[in-house]
Amino acid sequence: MQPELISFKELGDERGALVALEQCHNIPFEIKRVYYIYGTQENVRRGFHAHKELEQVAICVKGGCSFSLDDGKEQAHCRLESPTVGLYMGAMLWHEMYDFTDDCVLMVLASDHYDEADYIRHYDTFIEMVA
Ligand code: T46
Repeated sequence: MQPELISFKELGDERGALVALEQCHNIPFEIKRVYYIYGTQENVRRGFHAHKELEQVAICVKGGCSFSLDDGKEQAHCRLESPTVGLYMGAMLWHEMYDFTDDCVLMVLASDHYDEADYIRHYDTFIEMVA
């Protein structure tokens, strides 16, 4: 499998850069929630789950971090370190994040409100569900 990366157009001028994110245009779903992760401590890994239905796009708006992805058959890795690149994560994709830079701000756009019932937090359960 290949990570599904989305390139965003940089609308820069002499004052600096600007990126616009629009639901159902360069973000392939209706955005119902935005959250961001920052201040992640050294050597911390986060994630360790898949979502049953949620779709998300993750963007490192500052700094960088790496993703490990697993669809139950294949694994992939990628590093986000540009505010002009997003990682699309559809449903049923096990993901982990690691190697955060000190200054990393990871912004995530999500297709639905927070719902703990949408999380699959045990890898064995995830593998049974995708089999
Ligand atoms: C994901 C990856 C990329 C909320 O109350 N509302 C929210 O919208 C979110 C995202 C989290 N929370 C609470 C739940 C936990 O008590 O915040 C706490 C930390 O969440 P979690 O341990 O799930 O964080 P990560 O970094 O492991 O995962 C997060 C998202 O939860 C998840 O959907 O795909 O980032």
